[in-house]
Parts: sequence; C-alpha cells; structure tokens
Amino acid sequence: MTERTLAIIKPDVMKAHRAFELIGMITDHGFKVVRCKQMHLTADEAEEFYAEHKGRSFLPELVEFMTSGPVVVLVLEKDNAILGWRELMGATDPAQAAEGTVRKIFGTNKGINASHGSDSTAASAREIAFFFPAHCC
Ligand code: FUP
Repeated sequence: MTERTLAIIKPDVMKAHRAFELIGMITDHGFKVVRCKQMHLTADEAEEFYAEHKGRSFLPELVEFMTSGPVVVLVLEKDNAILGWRELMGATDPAQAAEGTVRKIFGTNKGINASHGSDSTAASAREIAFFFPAHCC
C-alpha cells in the first residue's frame, strides 16, 4: 500500500554538506519526495516533536543537537514507506546499524545519528501534520 512517512535530515549531515548525497540515496531506493523544506528548529518545536521522550535523560542533549543547525524535513512516498524508510535508516545507534544503511554511513553515535523516520502510521500522520499542516496527510 502506498504510504507517506516523515524523514528528517539532522544537523550533523547538514554540517557535513551531505544532505543531497542522502537525498540521492533516498530516491535511489524508490522513494518519491513529495514535500521538502529546510528549517532551523526552535527548542520548543524540538521538544514538542519529541514529546514521547519527555522525562528521558537524553532529551536535553537531543534538543540541543536538533537545534544546533538547520535540518531538512521531507515527506517520502512509496509502498510501505514507513517500514521501508526505517529499514533504510538502520538502527538508532550507528554502531548497531547494518552495513549500507543511512545511520551506518552518515551517523556518529546514538545521539548524533543523521536521520529521523516515523515509526508507525499514527506517528507519520502526526509528524507530517506537525511540519506540513496544510498538506496533511
Ligand atoms: P529512532 O526511532 O530510531 O529515531 O529512535 P528513538 O525514537 O528511540 O529516539 C529518538 C532519538 O533520540 C534518536 F534518534 C536519538 C535520541 N536518543 C538518544 O540520544 N539516546 C537514546 O538512548 C535513545 C535515543
């Protein structure tokens, strides 16, 4: 079934000037980029986006990282896009991620890990509406 999922290219990839390399990898894997924008998240936006992690010890560091520079936010479309993008990203910790995955290639550590992807249908709807309210979903 054709699905949409939200992807974020995180500040580490932007700082390394590798965003287009990563977008090329995404489109090479058959994803259509149906929305795309660059933005610089505020701390309030990052906290709201990661609300499910409220109270976790790593949240302040995560917010600091996600607001440390611009990000690119994309809506990807493909058959089974949600799972497909999660698989292409690889494990949260690049050290655990399989060879050839985004986080293995572009990530540094569990916190500085190159990309985000929605983890369920409900999350993708919420996250797409969060960044692209006029186009949901
Ligand atoms: P993922 O869905 O793979 O992005 O992973 P999570 O939703 O569990 O975590 C969201 C983000 O929080 C990760 F991308 C990085 C950060 N994080 C940490 O910094 N430390 C942790 O122990 C877990 C997550």
